Amino acid sequence: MIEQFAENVDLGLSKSEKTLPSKYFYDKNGDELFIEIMNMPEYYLTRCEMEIFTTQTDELVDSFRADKNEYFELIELGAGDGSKTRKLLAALSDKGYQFDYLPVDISQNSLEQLQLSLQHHLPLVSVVPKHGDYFEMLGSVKDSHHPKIVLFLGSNIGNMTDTVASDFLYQLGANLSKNDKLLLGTDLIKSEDIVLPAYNDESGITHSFNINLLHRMNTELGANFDLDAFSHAPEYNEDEGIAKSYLLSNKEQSVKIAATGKTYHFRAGEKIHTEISRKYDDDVLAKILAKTDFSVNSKFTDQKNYFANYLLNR
Ligand code: AVI
Repeated sequence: MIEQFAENVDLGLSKSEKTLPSKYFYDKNGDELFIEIMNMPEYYLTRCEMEIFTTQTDELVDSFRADKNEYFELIELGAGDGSKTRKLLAALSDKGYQFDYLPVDISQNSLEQLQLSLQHHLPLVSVVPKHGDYFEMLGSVKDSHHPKIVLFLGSNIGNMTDTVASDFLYQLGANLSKNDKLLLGTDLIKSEDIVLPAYNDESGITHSFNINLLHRMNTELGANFDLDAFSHAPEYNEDEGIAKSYLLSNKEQSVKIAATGKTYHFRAGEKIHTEISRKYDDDVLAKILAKTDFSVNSKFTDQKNYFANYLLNR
């Protein structure tokens, strides 16, 4: 694990345009900061998706299955605390649908919390947590031959490049059967004055989230990053529809990383690219889906048209 972290870091920091993989944001501290991000006034994404789930619950759950009496599996990739999904679970359960809920997450701790909270709030819903990597888990449920609805929410797909997203959806489709469905949460392309503050909040939580990556490298890889010598510098280009996060070196400096055995040099103003947050529209999605087995069935948006949950048919 540490070896792979060190290898990825070395690869990214050795490039002429330095990068660090965003998956390393999410240690315990990063998970907590991300929960804070979701509650920030500037971070509209979570509220908008919640609005869709709250105001269009019936339409959403009824679009999942034609036959109420046919058992299905509801699989959520990256379930986290499951707070939004709880709305859907409650509606499915109230309407008498026959299903098991299979939350998949890399964090055992999140899964345990989620299971406890669902036992308390929705004791009638059968929860079968799956700990591990998305595809490993999908592989393990593939053999069940029951119809499946997969949830991939929160614009998590936005942290992938279009090529990676297309590949990911292709692989996901390969693990599903015809007539299975995918509910995909996407943040929609909109103007800079709305998107950029979501990644550059006044209270500095996103700054801490980005800098936490350097902190992790200090504690886990024996690096000596001076955390005050880097700034959080997000950008958004509306034409492209992509928000990008960078860590900017405030001065010329060198950093040693024990785990890679190397020293890395940073020019004053040099940027490390840490994350992309892709925003979607129907055309972007169509291009991404072109080489996959999915097609759009329906689209649910919030009132402001900031966020969309696309229901896709396999
Ligand atoms: C998890 N993901 C969808 C978030 C996003 O909006 O790209 C991660 C995030 N990064 C900074 N703020 C939130």
